[in-house]
Amino acid sequence: MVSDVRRFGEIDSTNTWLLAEARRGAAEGLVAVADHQRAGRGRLDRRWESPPGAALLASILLRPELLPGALHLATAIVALSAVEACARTAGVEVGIKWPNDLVVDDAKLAGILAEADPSAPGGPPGSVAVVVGIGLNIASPGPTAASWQATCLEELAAAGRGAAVPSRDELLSVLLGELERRRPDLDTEAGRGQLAGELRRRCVTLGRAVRVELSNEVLIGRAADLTDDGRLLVETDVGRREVAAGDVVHLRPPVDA
Ligand code: BT5
Repeated sequence: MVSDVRRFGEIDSTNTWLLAEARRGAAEGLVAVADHQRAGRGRLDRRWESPPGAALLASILLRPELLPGALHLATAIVALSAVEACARTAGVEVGIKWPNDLVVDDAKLAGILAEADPSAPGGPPGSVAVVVGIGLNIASPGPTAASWQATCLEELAAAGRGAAVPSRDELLSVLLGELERRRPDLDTEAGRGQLAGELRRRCVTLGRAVRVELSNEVLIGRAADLTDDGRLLVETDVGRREVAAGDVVHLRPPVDA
């Protein structure tokens, strides 16, 4: 995957722009980066808010040959690359809160939004266009940060949790390098197994008591494991459930905290 990075001072949403490009047949590796988004999006019509220049705001177009049930691995590959970028540029140890948050302790450092369009033309046969966007806080996202339980690399460095505060470009360049290194893993069963293993090791949700909010029900239980295609297995009072998408609340601190 060779990256082709397009930079914007201001845009509505890097995901929205890149989805439109994907529908025009853009190639895998097209990347949109913005200083500011007027309408940054989270999942389920939620908003992603960042003051100008405060966060790395980037979206990447992938065209993997994945079955619909395994598309979560496209989020995972970007999440793992971002975790590595934070470790290498900021010296910060970051965990992955299933399905799409990067957290330090339980505070949200970054969110990921993956959007697939199976009808977008242009990829190899059997492939699907997936736009994976990440917002990663470098400076504070603003006064509402506390209500979101958000954190940023500046705050972590000030608290002695990081060695440095990288620029957005430094973070992006390491993230894209890591993504390029991992990208072939999406294409083989062995590679996908390796990604799933790495995801399990980094996933701070596992072992926790959780509340999982699905579109039509709420599950309470223990996050037991991830499947090899990245779904969450929750042990509830009435048995094990496999969850493909949902909002997770960690109910209690980890046992070793
Ligand atoms: C996410 O959604 O966390 C996915 C966020 C993806 C943002 C990137 S930025 C580049 C690309 N272009 C886009 O338009 N989007 C992607 P979700 O899990 O639904 O979380 C959204 C919730 O996070 C909001 O409802 C707030 O509670 C909280 N939030 C909003 N801005 C935040 C911030 N800067 N830091 C931490 N939390 C935030």
